[in-house]
Amino acid sequence: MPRKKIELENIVENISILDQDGNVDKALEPKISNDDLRRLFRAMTLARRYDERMLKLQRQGRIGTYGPALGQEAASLGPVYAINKDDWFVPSFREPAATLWRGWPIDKLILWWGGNEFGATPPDGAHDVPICVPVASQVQYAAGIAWGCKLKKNGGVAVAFVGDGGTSEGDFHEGMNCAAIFGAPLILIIQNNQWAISLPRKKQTASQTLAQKAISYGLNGLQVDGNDILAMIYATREAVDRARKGGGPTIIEAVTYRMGVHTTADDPKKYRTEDEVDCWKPKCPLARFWLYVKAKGVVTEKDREKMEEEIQNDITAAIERAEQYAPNPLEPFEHCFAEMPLHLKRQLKEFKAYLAATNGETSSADGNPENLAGYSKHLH
Ligand SMILES: Cc1ncc(C[n+]2csc(CCOP(=O)(O)OP(=O)(O)O)c2C)c(N)n1
Ligand SMILES: [Mg+2]
Repeated sequence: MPRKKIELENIVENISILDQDGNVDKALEPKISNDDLRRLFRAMTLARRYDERMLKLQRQGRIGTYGPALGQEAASLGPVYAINKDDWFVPSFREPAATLWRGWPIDKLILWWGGNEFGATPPDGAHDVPICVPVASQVQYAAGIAWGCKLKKNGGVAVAFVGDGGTSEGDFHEGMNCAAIFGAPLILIIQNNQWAISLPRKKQTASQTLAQKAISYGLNGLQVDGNDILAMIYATREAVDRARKGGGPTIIEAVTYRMGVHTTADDPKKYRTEDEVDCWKPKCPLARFWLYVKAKGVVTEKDREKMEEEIQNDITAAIERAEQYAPNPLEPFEHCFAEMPLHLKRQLKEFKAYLAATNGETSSADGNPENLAGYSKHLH
């Protein structure tokens, strides 16, 4: 028998629409109203300024640690712009731009990075999942959520995020394999920021692209300029349309770069060169989007100045609110079991007695664990 080439149904394309000099591929330019362009530009600016302020807060010892998303704002914001509020958003840990767009108050994100459990609770009614740190574990429940949308026939989709490093995890494989088999309406954004802490992309996988992993699962894969918000919106819209029509999941590899540290506990100078970082500076997603909105006349220099001022004020107010939040040291007891087991009840009693003896802060506690929820002070 002769050797034959197997024709694969799926191929991997690469999309870029807005380049770093502001040139636009008119054939692919997505339709976005002027109002939305303004909102998107504001949201990207907010994400950038939030990031800068969080780094400062961490350096001042006012939050525990921080993992900046500098340079990845377009890859994170574009996909969530392309879904509806009722669709599902499943983040990893480097998506503040998307999370803020979905309506999470800035205070909550500050609390999360300050180690406060309340920062992990999505706003009421949100179809969002909390920040996920165990790398790629979110791919599994994103697949489940998307499958649930299909079973419920509610037309919903899920957009989930994972890093380039996450693609080497078993959870990534299991999640995408299941999503493909069940035809789940899942759009998985791989934020390929070229590094998984100190491990470079080329040591992560021998594959030429991360998008091509889609082929092995029998689903659609696309590589996109992740620093180009127009391309991210275009690609996600296409994938969302297909998913809603029963066309199954898509993997979108957003090619981007982690401009900053992995987290504040990391020093990238130990494993990558300044030259490499410098190469990515002209590709900045915010600078590029600014060229676009300015050329269109939807945001003027003056608008931008005003926006910047409002954003800084909003962040300052959020920091103040977050710092006024009085954490309830008894809260962890609430979250472990639906019904508190005896040994925890005993520990709780002991802990309350200890707190009362040391600073008297729990003098109002009545010792009844059922009443605990009553004294959680929640920010809204
Ligand atoms: C299961 C698991 N293993 C290890 C870690 C420690 N860790 C946190 S982030 C990270 C690297 C992730 O790289 P990537 O997926 O590329 O995401 P990025 O940090 O670049 O956004 C590792 C190994 C973890 N959080 N979870
Ligand atoms: Mg990475």
